[in-house]
Amino acid sequence: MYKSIFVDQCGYLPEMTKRVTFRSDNPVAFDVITSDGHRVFHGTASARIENLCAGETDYVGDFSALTAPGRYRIVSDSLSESDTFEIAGDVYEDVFQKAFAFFYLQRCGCDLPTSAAGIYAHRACHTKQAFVYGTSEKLDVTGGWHDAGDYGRYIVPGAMAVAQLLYAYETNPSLASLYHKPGDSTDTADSASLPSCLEEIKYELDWMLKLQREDGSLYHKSSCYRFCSTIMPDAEQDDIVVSPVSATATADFAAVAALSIRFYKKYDPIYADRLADAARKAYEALRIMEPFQGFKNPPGISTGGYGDPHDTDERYWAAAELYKAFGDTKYREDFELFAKQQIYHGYGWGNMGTYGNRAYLTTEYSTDIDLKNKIIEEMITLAEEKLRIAEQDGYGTCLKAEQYHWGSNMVAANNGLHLYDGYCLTGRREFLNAAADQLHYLLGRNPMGLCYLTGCGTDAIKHPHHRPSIFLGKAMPGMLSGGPCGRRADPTSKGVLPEEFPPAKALVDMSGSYSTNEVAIYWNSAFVQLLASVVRG
Ligand code: G3I
Ligand code: 9MR
Ligand code: ZN
Repeated sequence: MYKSIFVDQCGYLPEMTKRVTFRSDNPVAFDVITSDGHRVFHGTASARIENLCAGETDYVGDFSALTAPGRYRIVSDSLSESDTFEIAGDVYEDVFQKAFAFFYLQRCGCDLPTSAAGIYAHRACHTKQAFVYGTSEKLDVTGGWHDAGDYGRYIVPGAMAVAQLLYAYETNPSLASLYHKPGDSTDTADSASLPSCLEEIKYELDWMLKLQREDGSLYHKSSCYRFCSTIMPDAEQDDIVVSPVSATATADFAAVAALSIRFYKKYDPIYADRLADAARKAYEALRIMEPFQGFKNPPGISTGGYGDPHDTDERYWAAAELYKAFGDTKYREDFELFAKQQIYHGYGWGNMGTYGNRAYLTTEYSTDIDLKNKIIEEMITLAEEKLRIAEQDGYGTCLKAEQYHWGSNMVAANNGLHLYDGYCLTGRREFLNAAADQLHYLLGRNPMGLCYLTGCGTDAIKHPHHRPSIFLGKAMPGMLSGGPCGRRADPTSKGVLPEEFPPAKALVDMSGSYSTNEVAIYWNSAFVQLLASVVRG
């Protein structure tokens, strides 16, 4: 039946603000009932909201006062009932485990045994030496995570994913330490050994290190020349090619290698030193690289481009992160020079400014206090802008109409992170609540009424654009769908949705729809970081 009451299908922590959306033209009174039909809460929804992004009228109810653990549904006279959801202190533990395990399941270059990967098991894939584009040189580039529904491995989105997973770990170590590699028992934790989370992240870092050239710069990516058909990863036997170096890849790598040092130092000082050398070397290479027009696939290669035309925010991040890691004045000078021109913001693969801001704000080395205050002020202003939009949206999301583009769910998660930053900088609860609303949006309180994370909630995405899932006929769990894409960019969604269609509903749960329903490591990482943040409170 057509849904008209929308909640977070994965549930709520008892202390969380809990909001529900009603798609209705008339005012709404509602009840929250237990699984056996007892009414435990009665409420009336707030004022009417004309929701232009979703092309509908909404009312919003608040049942935060209900804190007792249990399983519930929301009902209202003339509307169809909500999905069942739970209130409990541990509702997000399984969600976190699944979303993090996705990275393990995306591993390239090693056997994934059935005992760990279940039906997604496969033999080591993409193990051939790669051609360095345009030369006869060959290179070992095995390892890393497959980027998305395809099997390419790209430095720029990889760096973003690593940064976000590290931040998730740092923000909420107790949640992160519950993560265990699939197939491992949950109680192997021993404080001297590398936590499973960090072990997984290291798998990507190890691969990134292989893409660093002798001169310090980074090849942009390793992939086949073109996307393969719908086959398992170990069946893709085409030649692998390493694309030319880029400033964005070099800067992102320098930054993320520098960021990683402090996480690995305690467990593996030799590895931490290796990261430190690699970061410094990449930075020196970056310094003499010309500003460029963005990476473009060279003739013959047609896999993912990640052709961000602006490399200043990446250089900004690198400078800040190396300053925080090493304290050399040259890094500080570089960062401050950029930041005095413009303060950058963003958690996305094309806009990396916030990572730089976080590094500069938290460095132990000396800083320019005025600049620091200005960064803080701008971060709070950004959170305030997002809060204002969220407060006027029927689903509490701060996605503006034009932000429903390819990967809008990443934008939703990153918006939540900007709100969470506002909370950390001011202590204002409304920022935390709005950050949590971005999570709830992704997990079911959205105009599609779908849980956008596969294998979670009561009614999740079932047909993501993800080669192993399509090949095996079952969606791998724990993957965040790209989300509604107003300007559809794949034949499947173009064939299904009319030209004029509300952007917030432009998602097609069909495996062909890569512009609305693909998955990607850096969409999952945004989700993981948001989850770790709001659960910490
Ligand atoms: O940022 C602009 C915005 O200013 C503008 O208003 C809006 C209007 O449509 O577009 C925004 O740009 C979009 C951009 O993503 C934002 O990140 C582009 O339209 C959109 O085409 C672009 O899509 C990217 C897509 O590749 C196509 O290049 C996605 O971000 C990116 O996540 C996706 O990445 C692919 C890899 O290439 C290959 N592997 C799978 C992966 C996920 O689908
Ligand atoms: O599977 C590919 C996906 O990862 C990319 O995001 C998308 C856009 O670049 O392309 C997909 O591959 C399609 C290709 O572009 C055209 N032929 C069909 C491929 C699978 O649907
Ligand atoms: Zn592979």
